[in-house]
Amino acid sequence: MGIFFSKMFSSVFGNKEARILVLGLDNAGKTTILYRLQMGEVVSTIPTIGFNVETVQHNNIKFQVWDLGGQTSIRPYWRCYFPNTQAIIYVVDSSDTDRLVIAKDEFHAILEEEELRGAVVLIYANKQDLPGALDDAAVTEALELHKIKNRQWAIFKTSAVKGEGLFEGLDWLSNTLKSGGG
Ligand SMILES: Nc1nc2c(ncn2[C@@H]2O[C@H](COP(=O)(O)OP(=O)(O)O)[C@@H](O)[C@H]2O)c(=O)[nH]1
Ligand SMILES: [Mg+2]
Repeated sequence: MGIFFSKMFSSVFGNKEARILVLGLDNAGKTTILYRLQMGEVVSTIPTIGFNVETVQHNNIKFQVWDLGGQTSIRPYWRCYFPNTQAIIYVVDSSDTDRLVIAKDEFHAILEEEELRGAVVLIYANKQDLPGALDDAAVTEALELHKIKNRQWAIFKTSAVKGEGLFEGLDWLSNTLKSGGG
């Protein structure tokens, strides 16, 4: 994947520093995806304020991952990670129907952040291998994706454990960023 990834994204950002945030509720599959993509060494840090951020640096592109939901007191500190964010990859556990409303609320709150206004959004409807997982159309509805305005987005069905759908999503992302989307 390392080489595949380099080819796909090298022409997108040039030498510009870029950030891609991978967000979602805990247990959505974010960390699994990060390792699946094998872009490089995953470095886990806990800033003093107390939320865990996983970082993978691939050339000039920084992928940063943390869990949404929970403690509201730490949220203002998330903003340290917002500047220069070109894309958000939002990961949903499609089988966790009980928490889809929370996933939706967290998602729309993130989209309202001023510094993330220009970011393209890729949604992974993850855990498609599990029985009872909602498909992409049902996740689209549950997340109220039709409410997204002035921003390019796409949803892909994925199974991080099987490695399905991840590259298709990234392919869309790189093409969209290449054509100046956002
Ligand atoms: N069946 C299934 N399990 C998954 C998938 N992706 C992640 N998991 C499992 O879900 C749990 C949480 O995954 P993790 O990557 O730690 O979620 P995170 O909290 O979002 O980082 C782990 O036990 C993973 O093995 C998937 O596509 N299918
Ligand atoms: Mg994790």
